[in-house]
Amino acid sequence: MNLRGIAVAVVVVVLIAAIYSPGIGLAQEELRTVTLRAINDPVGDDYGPGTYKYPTNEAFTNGSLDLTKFELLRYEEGNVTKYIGFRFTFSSLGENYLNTTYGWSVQAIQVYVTVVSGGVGRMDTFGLNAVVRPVDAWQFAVIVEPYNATNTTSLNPLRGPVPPSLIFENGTVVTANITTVVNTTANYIEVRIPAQYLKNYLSYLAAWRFIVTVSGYDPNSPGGIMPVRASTGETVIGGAPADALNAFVAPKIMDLLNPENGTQEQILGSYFPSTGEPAVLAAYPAATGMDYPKPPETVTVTTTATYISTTTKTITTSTVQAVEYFGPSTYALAALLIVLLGALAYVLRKGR
Ligand SMILES: [Ca+2]
Repeated sequence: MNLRGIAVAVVVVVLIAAIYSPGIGLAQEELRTVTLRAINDPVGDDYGPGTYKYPTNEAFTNGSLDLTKFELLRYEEGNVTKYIGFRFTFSSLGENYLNTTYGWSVQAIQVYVTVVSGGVGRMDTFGLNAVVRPVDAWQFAVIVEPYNATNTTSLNPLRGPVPPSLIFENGTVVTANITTVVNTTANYIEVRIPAQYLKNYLSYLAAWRFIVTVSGYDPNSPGGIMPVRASTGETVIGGAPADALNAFVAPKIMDLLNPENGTQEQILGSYFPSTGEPAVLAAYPAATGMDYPKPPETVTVTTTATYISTTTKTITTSTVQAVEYFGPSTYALAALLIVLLGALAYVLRKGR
């Protein structure tokens, strides 16, 4: 090979290396962020069904359990979706008093995603003391807790805290390559999930519906979810109604995603102490044609109205039936009377 040939060969090799080497930058693009959904939540509704109070631990600063916005993000490289992001913005982030490597300590966030409305899915939650209604049965859940797990082979989100996880309806728990980001200026926590895990669901992205819950994080409680009682404590949320506590149905949720004022209170108060049925959570956006679950008082009024209406119908029907039933008997009675009168007249005439 002459010098010219060597020069051409070197140029070709350098070009190929440039194209395929991410370090040189010809092939790799920056990840592009697309906001697929942004849902605001009311400010100042960090009180569960309406009465809950913050724990006395000062790391739980005012508004640190107050979700103000939820965003669904897509990270793209070229035309390829690399990650799906779930971003949670709060009024404040609180203090990282446990010094977790994640950068936060006070929030335990759960997301239940309905990909197929009314389809096959799960209606349980991970330690929230609440259930999900059938039309919102979930296909996968995302748990966002700042737990520094060393053993991730036997994770059980119902027993102890878990690191940021993706949980499928069949119970499979995935933690590998799921990352979190904390932004202390914009007050958000974000979890990024490799899109390959969700590849079966990505074509339905526009139809996904969400239950997003915010609870206090407590590494020593089942599921990492802070308990809820009548009085506050260092790591205890207070202010739960006595009837709910006595029936073990007080939901362990401080804030629930729903942009409509008053709906969170309605949904989180939809438990029945008399029967021990827990609150029924509903996804947002709402399922078409469905009202949100309501507390028992409203249901009682509806039941009474139905009862009166049914009674009125019964009376009307009975009256009609009575006329029809006794009609022939009236004629029979009249005929019997005529026969008796005839017989009496015959006896009287004969006796004369
Ligand atoms: Ca809120």
